[in-house]
Amino acid sequence: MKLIGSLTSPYVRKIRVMLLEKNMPFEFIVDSPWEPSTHVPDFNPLGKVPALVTDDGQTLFDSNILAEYIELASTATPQLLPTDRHAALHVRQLVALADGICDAGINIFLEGRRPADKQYADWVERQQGKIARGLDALERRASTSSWLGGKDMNLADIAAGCVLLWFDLRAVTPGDWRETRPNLASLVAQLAQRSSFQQTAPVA
Ligand SMILES: N[C@@H](CCC(=O)N[C@@H](CS)C(=O)NCC(=O)O)C(=O)O
Repeated sequence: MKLIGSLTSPYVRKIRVMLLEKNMPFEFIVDSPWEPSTHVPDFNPLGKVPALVTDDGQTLFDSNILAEYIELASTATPQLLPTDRHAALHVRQLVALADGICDAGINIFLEGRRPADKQYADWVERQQGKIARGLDALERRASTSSWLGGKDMNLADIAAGCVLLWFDLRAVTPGDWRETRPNLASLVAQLAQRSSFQQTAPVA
């Protein structure tokens, strides 16, 4: 299978980590959707990464659809999305929270690329509110068990790890997110030791 994505996207990293954790072979095709020469719209009409071309020729996009496909396509362990539908709902809710925090961070990052006189401070502040509340909710969750999604690492932990490490790269939050969130800090420190995270460290 072929994964299309950029070297810095936290959504792409989520899928790369997942495939590495499961030891599933894939070809990584580096393509930044922001480059004029990009081929990403050939794989995803929305022009976003990640996209995946499966061995039987299907083209899929959106990281959570890819995650779903990867779990369906293989029995490889570790299982990162529970088969039990109630447990899966709970994990998906946490993934949605991590992704929402990520969307807000990307909005701030993109706003920062606009000319200074065209940047909208109220919009940035609104995104900061989403990030602060979202991280506080994840911190509360992280204080209850060693992994966000339960006793074993799953997609919720990977999604949260990818966005928090992207914050370290892009510095879109005011101050250090770790200061008031010790449980998330230790979760990320634990994830950063894994080979899957080390192999996918973003290249800016
Ligand atoms: N919900 C999507 C979000 C993907 C996304 O926003 N990817 C960014 C890179 S981090 C992108 O490709 N942006 C290009 C664009 O918005 O045109 C997913 O989970 O895959």
